[in-house]
Amino acid sequence: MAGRNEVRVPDIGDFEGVEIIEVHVQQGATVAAEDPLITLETDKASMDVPAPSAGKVAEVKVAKGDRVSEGDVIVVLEGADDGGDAEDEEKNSEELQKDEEPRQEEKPQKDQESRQAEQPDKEEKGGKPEKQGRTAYAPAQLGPQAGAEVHAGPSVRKFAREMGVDLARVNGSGVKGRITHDDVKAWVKQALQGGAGGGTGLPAVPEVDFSKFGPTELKPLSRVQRISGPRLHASWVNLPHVTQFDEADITETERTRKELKSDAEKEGVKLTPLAFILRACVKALREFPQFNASLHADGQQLVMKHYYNVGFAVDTPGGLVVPVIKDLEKKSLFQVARELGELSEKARDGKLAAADMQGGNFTVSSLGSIGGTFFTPIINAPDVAILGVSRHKMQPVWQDGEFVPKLMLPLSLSYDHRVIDGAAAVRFTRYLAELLADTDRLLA
Ligand code: CAO
Repeated sequence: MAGRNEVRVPDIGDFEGVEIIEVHVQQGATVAAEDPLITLETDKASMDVPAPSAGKVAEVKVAKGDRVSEGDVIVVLEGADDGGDAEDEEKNSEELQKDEEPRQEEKPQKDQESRQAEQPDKEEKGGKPEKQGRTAYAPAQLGPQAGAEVHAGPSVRKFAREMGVDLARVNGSGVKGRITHDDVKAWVKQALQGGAGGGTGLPAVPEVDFSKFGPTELKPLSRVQRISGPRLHASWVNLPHVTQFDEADITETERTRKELKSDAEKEGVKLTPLAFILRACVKALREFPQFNASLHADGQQLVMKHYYNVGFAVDTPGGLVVPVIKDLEKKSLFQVARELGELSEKARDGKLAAADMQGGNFTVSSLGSIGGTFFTPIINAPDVAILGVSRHKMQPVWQDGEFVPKLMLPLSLSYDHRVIDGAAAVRFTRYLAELLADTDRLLA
């Protein structure tokens, strides 16, 4: 539909007065849907604001260096349509090249607020992320080097990705330490001189030409995988993980859940075991505050958090995302179950906002609805622990001289051994298991 369309700053989380570090379009330029119009930079992330549709730029309302907030008009597009005819139109600069790179650029966080995952794009049949009119901007979390600051524009990031360069390891020579193409090239040169492993100190995995052995094809990773992969890797290599396994007798709690299910349904709520587990986690976090903490960047102190926000992993077509239920201790069981359902649905529909994924202290990854016994989840750094939950199973348990059938829930708690020692971890999982076995205490 042709017309004049004011393009505004979308939801950028809790940020106000964010600096525009690049304006990619001029008056009179033609843009295709999803072409970047401006790049914003907060202290946590840089992000492109894309054109919602194809059209001609009638007016540019902002300039480099301006500060903007959600809702401010950026440009006016004329002849805006659904973008279908504009795919082949000329781009405005090298920065406008459309590929599957995320619109948000990751920067390691300086504080402890941001979470792991970013909103997934829906997948097209060919494995390419579907273009959406609006992108969710989740400030990114830990980069490969905790505490390191990365300032780089989209094209430099793309170049770095193509070269396999981890930007957290590159020194920026630009303004405010911004990393340039030349910095990336210099780093590559240095790494080549330094030998295999790309300067990471880790031995390189051998590259294999699989086509020698049979037919192959290349399928791009999803956007979420490309963002969460380095963060999972960063957590894996930076945090000394240990996983404690335990089992909870949830016979009584499951019975209660089934009794409450129809009441919940009347209120439009699906009551799954996860709501009970989240409730147990909050009680355990209050009892063991070091599990609700993060290691300070100086490595010498703990940041103790006096709020109880818990994330839960959601499996979506685009990959793993972690929405967060806030102030869980203040919510009833049904409220928690309702939020769980709503956030899971938003996650699967690709509609989570940045704020939905921020501010968590602890994560639960439940694979119970799928199966499995135990697993070793990776901590969602800078959290210090994550609880993995697997499928419950009826088992014979020796009790008072006889075997009694009990519904047992497998728990797998991974923890950062720099902060939590083994004894504390067992006390935590035991406490969780005892709570889950005692429905009155759990729901009190
Ligand atoms: N044991 C047995 N059954 C379980 C269970 C468990 N531990 N947990 C859930 N179930 C059952 C539920 O009771 C429900 O059955 P009913 O409809 O008969 O009650 C069914 O499984 C489906 O539950 P659900 O998936 O709708 O809801 P949930 O609250 O259990 O889980 C969510 C929600 C979002 C956590 C889940 O759908 C999901 O995405 N899990 C995957 C998380 C993941 O990928 N983690 C890995 C991260 S590391 O790569």
